[in-house]
Amino acid sequence: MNLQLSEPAYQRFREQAVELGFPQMAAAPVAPIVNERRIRQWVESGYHADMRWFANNLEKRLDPRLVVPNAKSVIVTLTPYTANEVRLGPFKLARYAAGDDYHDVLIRPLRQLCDRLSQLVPGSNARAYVDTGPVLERYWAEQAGLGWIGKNGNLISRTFGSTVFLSAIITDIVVPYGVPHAPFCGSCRACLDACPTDAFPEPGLVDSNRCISYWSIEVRGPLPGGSELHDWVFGCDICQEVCPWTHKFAQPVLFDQFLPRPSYRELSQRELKDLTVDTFRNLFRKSPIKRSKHAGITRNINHLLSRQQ
Ligand code: B12
Repeated sequence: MNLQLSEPAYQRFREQAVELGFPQMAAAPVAPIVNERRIRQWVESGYHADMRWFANNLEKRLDPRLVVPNAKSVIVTLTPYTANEVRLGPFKLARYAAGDDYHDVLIRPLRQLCDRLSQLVPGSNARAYVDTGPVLERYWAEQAGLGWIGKNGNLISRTFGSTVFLSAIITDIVVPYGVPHAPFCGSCRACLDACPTDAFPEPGLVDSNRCISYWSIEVRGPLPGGSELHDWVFGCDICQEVCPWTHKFAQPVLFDQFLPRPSYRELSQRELKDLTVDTFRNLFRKSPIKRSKHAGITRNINHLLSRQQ
């Protein structure tokens, strides 16, 4: 059965996406991954560090048909978040973690979009992911023409810069497709030069073993020997901060839930040093920071405080 969505129906679907908080949406046809060899090499080189879940799910990541049988399209959406500096007391905080957790905020409207697809094409199948499954979100966004994977490894949109959340719908419906475009980094290498931990072995290629974001968010237990968080208490945005596209094209935040929480900026060094489990729970309710648990954030705070002495 060939399931298809006509151009006018897709246009209306797109308008609904905008209403639900996804100002840009585009689709790519399911086809063999152009960079498959490079992605396998990324894992073989150990650039995923201790994120074993990445290696375990690799085959599914490389073939959406292993996720949705007979998958024909990957529809990707962009939702901007703040491009301004965000602080947790005296320390720097990744912009994506300024407010509520994007996984939780975006999955509901994305599922609504999925439901809409099933109504438009009865008998079709679709699955929604906000970084919640084995989908190469940036790759498909690039293939759909929503932007290009920059030298900093992020998807950079000509409209929003790179401070955008990606979400994806894998479906067995054929829809009108976007057209990929060339990268616009040009000869700029601001991100590569600014990374204080040399996390880019090559332009566009991130070695998680050297990435502040990885150390501060993903590592459980003590920080690896030689790691330096450089003032970042959770995540890191250095390679986005220095990118000319971040500031030139960044847009207002559409979901109030992603606005920076005023309580964060006001925290004192003392309050962070004495952070109890209860205060951690209250401060970071619904925040992506809860991922690092009390142990992770206090480890990072103690690391940063030790550098100030
Ligand atoms: C694993 C992961 C991480 C890891 C690894 C980072 C990485 N670059 O892969 C860590 C924990 C370090 C991380 C950090 C961050 N992440 Co992250 N992360 C992911 C996740 C779950 C998978 C990404 C992935 O597939 N990586 C594997 C590699 C192989 O994929 P890739 O880099 O896309 O591969 C391309 C290039 O590397 C290139 N390539 C590969 N090998 C080679 C070799 C050569 C020689 C060359 C030239 C190129 C090349 O080709 C590949 C295909 O196009 C995605 C969500 C998802 N499901 O996609 C979010 C995601 C990528 N992360 C996101 C964010 C916001 C971040 C941070 C900004 C958070 C922060 N502020 O701290 C940082 C940015 C760090 C950075 N510069 O990449 C967003 C990015 C949005 C955007 N605009 O792109 C995503 C999409 C989550 C989301 N749903 O919004 N992340």
